[in-house]
Amino acid sequence: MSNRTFTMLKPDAVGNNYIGPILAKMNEAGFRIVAMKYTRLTPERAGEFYSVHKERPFYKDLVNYMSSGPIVAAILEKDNAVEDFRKLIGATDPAKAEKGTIRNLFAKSIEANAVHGSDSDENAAIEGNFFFSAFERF
Ligand code: IDP
Ligand code: MG
Repeated sequence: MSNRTFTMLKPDAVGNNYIGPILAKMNEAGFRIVAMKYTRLTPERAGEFYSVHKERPFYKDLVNYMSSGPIVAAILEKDNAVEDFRKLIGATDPAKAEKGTIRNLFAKSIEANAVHGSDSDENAAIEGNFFFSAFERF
């Protein structure tokens, strides 16, 4: 069990001015920010980030969407971070996300679903390294 996970606030969340409310939910749930940046993915970088999904029918749209505007990338710390954070964000499809979860509160659609959360300790490390150098985490 690792104590870190990786998240992105996706272009819909940033575009709707939900950065503050979403970060507040994360902090209230006990997650501490150890790295953060406001940035934008090129289509190439978005494609690389989601390369595990490249055979899926939604991949091309997802890459276009994730490079359509700015995002906030962050590494978060808490005991049992990966599992607890997936519970906090809720199901991929906001229509199926439990009440009070971040996707239930802030997401628009299964694609524009407000936030990313790593699905394993291994991927949390890979994804954190995709955005941050050792100097940028605390
Ligand atoms: P997750 O973000 O809950 O882990 P994944 O299955 O890993 O969900 O999918 C990655 C992202 O791809 C989702 O967060 C969502 O933005 C998008 N996505 C997943 N399934 C669909 C779909 O059926 N249609 C459109 N976009 C999807
Ligand atoms: Mg996933």
